[in-house]
Amino acid sequence: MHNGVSVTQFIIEEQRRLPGATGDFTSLLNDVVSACKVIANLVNKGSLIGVLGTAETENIQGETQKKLDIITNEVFIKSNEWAGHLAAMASEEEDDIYPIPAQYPKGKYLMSFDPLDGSSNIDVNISVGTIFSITKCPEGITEPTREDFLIPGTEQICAGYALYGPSTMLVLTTGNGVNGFTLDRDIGEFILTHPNMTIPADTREFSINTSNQRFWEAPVQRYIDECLQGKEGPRGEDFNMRWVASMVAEVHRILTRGGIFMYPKDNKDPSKAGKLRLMYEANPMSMIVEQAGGVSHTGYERIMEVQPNDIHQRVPVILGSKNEVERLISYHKN
Ligand code: P6P
Repeated sequence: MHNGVSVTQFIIEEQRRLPGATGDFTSLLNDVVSACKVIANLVNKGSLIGVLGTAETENIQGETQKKLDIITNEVFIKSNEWAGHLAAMASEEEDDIYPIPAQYPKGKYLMSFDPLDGSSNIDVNISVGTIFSITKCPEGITEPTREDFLIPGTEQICAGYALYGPSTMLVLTTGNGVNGFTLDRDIGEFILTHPNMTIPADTREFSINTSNQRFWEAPVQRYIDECLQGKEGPRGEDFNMRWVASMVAEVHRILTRGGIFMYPKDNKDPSKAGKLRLMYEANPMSMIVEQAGGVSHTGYERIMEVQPNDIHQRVPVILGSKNEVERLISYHKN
């Protein structure tokens, strides 16, 4: 059951807590929410409106784009470019940053986003999501460059995701805890259903793509091996495993019941520091996880303290239940 608080009302009540808030940020968030509603409808209709399948194009990541990757990227940009809250955007699906077109006013925020994370799942009807991260545009900058986006995750003012699953949910943090909203399609509103989400400190459930096992570094090999030994091994407990190949779905499960998610650096492609992207996957998810009492780390440093060197930079990701992540971090130190 819910007490009927919509995300719009929640954001406005949050804004009242911020001295000197002008409503600019609240209006930006509402534009983001509108984009997620449009994407939820497109994802839900799927084959009925011919949006599934590949677009036969590649993005900057060298990944084959799904039609919905391109469509949802357009939706996010069109929904957020006109209102005068943003100075520029960065997207997984855009090679370079997206400056706000000259015909629109520019604002004081920057937004990085992955319009459809986990899109390899879309054709097989498995949950996918949208991830976004909002930072302040550096003081005095009205025409931000790619370099102006290179702000550590600790300076994010908002992070969130939409999860297009059995329910469509929106999970948000503005630095005051994590709150979850469920889309009521009958009224077209996200309703507060999961106030103050927190991650249990302990877990017996890990998430990793084990097909990469032979490429992992020693600390991850050791950690997973101990989990697989179960009760007879050094952990003295049996573990469960989940791998959805949709980061949004994994993070949401962890926010709901705990867990540890890993996409570690592997030497399958030594030129890559990991698979997941810092600016629009790892950083926003790290803000959410930390605000929910979890830990988010590369194994060597706190993800939100990584100094970005490019908008498409990749990092190793280990996040989730505090005590499990800290155990794996300790293995990296030994
Ligand atoms: P793999 C989706 O493409 C993604 O970026 C994350 O959402 C997900 O956790 C990961 O990649 C899945 O990677 O190698 O298992 O397909």
